[in-house]
Amino acid sequence: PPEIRREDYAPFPWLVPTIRMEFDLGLEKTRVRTTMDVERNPAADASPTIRLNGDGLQPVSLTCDGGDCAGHMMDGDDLVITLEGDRHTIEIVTEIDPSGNSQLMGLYASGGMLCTQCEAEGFRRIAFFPDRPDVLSTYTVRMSGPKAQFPVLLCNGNRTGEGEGGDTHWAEWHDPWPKPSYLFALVAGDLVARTDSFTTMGGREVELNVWVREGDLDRTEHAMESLKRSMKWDEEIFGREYDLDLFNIVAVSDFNMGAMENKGLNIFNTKYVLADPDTATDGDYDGIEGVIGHEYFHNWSGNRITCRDWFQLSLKEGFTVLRDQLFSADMGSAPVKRIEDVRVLRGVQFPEDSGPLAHPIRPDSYREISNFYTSTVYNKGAEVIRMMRSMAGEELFRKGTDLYFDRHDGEAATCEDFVKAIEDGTGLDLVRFRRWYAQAGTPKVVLKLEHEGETAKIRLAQTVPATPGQPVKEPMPIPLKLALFDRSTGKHGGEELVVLGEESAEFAFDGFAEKPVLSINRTFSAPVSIERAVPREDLVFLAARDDDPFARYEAMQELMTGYLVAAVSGDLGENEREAARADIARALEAVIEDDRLDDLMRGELMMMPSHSYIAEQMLVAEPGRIHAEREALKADLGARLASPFHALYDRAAKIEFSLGAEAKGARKVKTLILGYAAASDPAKAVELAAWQYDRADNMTDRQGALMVLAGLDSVERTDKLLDFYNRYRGNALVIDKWFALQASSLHPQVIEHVKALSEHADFTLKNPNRVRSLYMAFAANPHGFHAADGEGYDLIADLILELDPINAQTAARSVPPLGRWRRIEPGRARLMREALDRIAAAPRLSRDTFEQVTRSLG
Ligand code: HT7
Ligand code: ZN
Repeated sequence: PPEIRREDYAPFPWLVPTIRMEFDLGLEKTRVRTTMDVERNPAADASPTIRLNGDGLQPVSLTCDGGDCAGHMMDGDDLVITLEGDRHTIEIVTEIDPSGNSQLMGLYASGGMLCTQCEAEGFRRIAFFPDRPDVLSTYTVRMSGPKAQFPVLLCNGNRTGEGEGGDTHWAEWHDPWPKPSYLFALVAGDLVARTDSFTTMGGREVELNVWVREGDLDRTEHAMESLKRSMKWDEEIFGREYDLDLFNIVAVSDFNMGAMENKGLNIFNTKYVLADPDTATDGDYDGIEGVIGHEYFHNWSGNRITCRDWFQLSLKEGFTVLRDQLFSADMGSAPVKRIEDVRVLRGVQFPEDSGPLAHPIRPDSYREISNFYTSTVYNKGAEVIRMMRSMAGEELFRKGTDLYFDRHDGEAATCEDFVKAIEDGTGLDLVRFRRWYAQAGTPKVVLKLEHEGETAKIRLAQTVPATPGQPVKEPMPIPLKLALFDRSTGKHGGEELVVLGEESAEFAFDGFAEKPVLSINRTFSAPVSIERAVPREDLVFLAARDDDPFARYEAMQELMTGYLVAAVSGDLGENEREAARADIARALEAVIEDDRLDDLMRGELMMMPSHSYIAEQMLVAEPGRIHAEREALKADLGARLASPFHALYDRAAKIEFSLGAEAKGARKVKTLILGYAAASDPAKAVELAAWQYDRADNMTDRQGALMVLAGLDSVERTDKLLDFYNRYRGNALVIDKWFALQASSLHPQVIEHVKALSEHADFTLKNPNRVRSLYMAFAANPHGFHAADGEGYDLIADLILELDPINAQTAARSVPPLGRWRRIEPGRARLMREALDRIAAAPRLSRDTFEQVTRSLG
């Protein structure tokens, strides 16, 4: 497949101001009549032809201005038509089979209903069209189909007509806002809605619907409340008002991603809509609020202002992730949200940035755009904009975003347009900052703290590592929030923001009779890794006293990570091990006993660094040793702190269920304590987990207990897994959890369990949620995935090969774990490569998987 390059962008030679589509809907056969008015684009080079993208389509009929076209031909999947004049009307009929569409792109059938997914290039599987984000059209859509099968007919915009005749009925929809084809959507099915309304700040009354299958209606309240909160928040914080009279959300169970922001008709994975306390965890509730917010916020950052081309994806995704992060922070605990976001960044994006798939947030080339819906584009993209916000301050940043929305409303814009608007609106000089868009790799900042007389000096030096295709990098402005603590008073004289704008710099601070304790990169103000030799006692100090909750968390993480990296590398003697473990235990005990902390935050401070984060600190990782040392530390802490853990568990267990922060925090610490107990005293852990499971009145407690049990051989394990399955049989989202918790377990036979589960009657490769719950959970489980004999790698390679023809996007998303081979010890690295080679050698690989595998092999 050809490589598409950012620098080759050229505007499309034709405009398509209006399009009319008529759908004659059927599960096996849907007929689509597309009528488009096209006119020459004065801003583009003239062309004698118009290229209409298609994917697996054949024109059933084709007319130009009501008659024969001057000429037309198929070029691969595309239809190329010769056009002589400046304006024409083209009408094309296509036929598709939604029930045969297992890729879940374009128009497909899911559980008897029809729905669409057009981003990024799915529209071309429905109709011939210039399927690129810079061609904006006003859509009118008529849908007709059997009334009994599809009682509900939905599309973008507002419904302008409906009618019926015999067994069929029809609806006509009009979307007044010009949009690119990737935002087109329709849904037809037997659905019911939770209906509500929202009055916008301008007084517009908007009808809100959350559409689901009949039995799911009572699990939609949280989604609806999240939507209303999102609408209000976007008005208050970004000044953005909704612009249609109707906002529909539809939940579907077969979906490649989380959700999709189609104009006025968001389509969601059921996972991000359905919740009640019996079936959804606290994490699920938070996820729903975040994703509902994310898709809603796209109405401005993505829909009103869209992307000029797919290289600009971070323009909408990075910005919208930042907006959803700020929203969730405002709705709950801001520090905990920040910590969670950083954990995702470090656990997923940092490894991506240091591996073969590293790319800038604005990539330079791709073969398959679906492969670039990455943590880099989304999460690092959000961090880059967050840095601008930190440097400008909230008020000026708002001026910048207001200017962006005003200046580019109705356009297909670029990342450069965004940065320029922020620059003009805030007065910041972002000339060098633009490098964050162009350069991949996580910058490393080496820090030295010196003290002389009354002055503390901080020396900073940055390097941006080489990444594929980018051997040499230039320094990037790195905004670092810091505070210097007086050791004896435990106070600091105010937080400062320093910007490391060059390769290296020095910052001096006066008034310190004694060497201060440095708290750096507070709130994680820059997405970098900091390398410094910091005394353990300083980390213990910060873990107990830092007034920035993120920095406190960071100190705990650094304490544990520092120890684990040294232990795995064999750098510690027995005495040093003992001293370090004792310090960590002391810091953790202080956390457990600090009554100024709420349990949500306490839980964060109690969490051990993840396997992948520890591995990321090492040039070449030994997964077996990391796992062993991490479990050993967990066991040691569990044993040393058995009594405070016990007291904390007892206190938390007395708090009754509610969705409020206090009860949520209690649930979090309870399950964390079970995890420590599982490592230090498995028999006790089984007993306690079984008790928690039995008395649970909510999914968070029940799933937490079962997760711990799933890793420990016992009768209770078998009993409770069976009980869980029987209790929730038929509830797909909960059965996904049942698969996932077994695939992520620390059980010695996890590979056998995964193999057996892949044969389970409830397992199917056709449903991406199910695939993710078994295989992606397994690939993220280092204990199973990195089995020394390579069986885990083979399992994932086999999955990719079997899944690729069914759902290429989901198959391709399973490749990155195998691509980490360069950073793994040689024995396993060879086995990982062999697994990749085996996939690469397969005939007829999809473009998606081919690109990921060849890049991973490097
Ligand atoms: N903008 C949406 C992206 C998306 C997607 C991309 C490729 C294949 C399937 C997809 N479903 C949704 C989701 C979002 O970021 O809001
Ligand atoms: Zn998005």
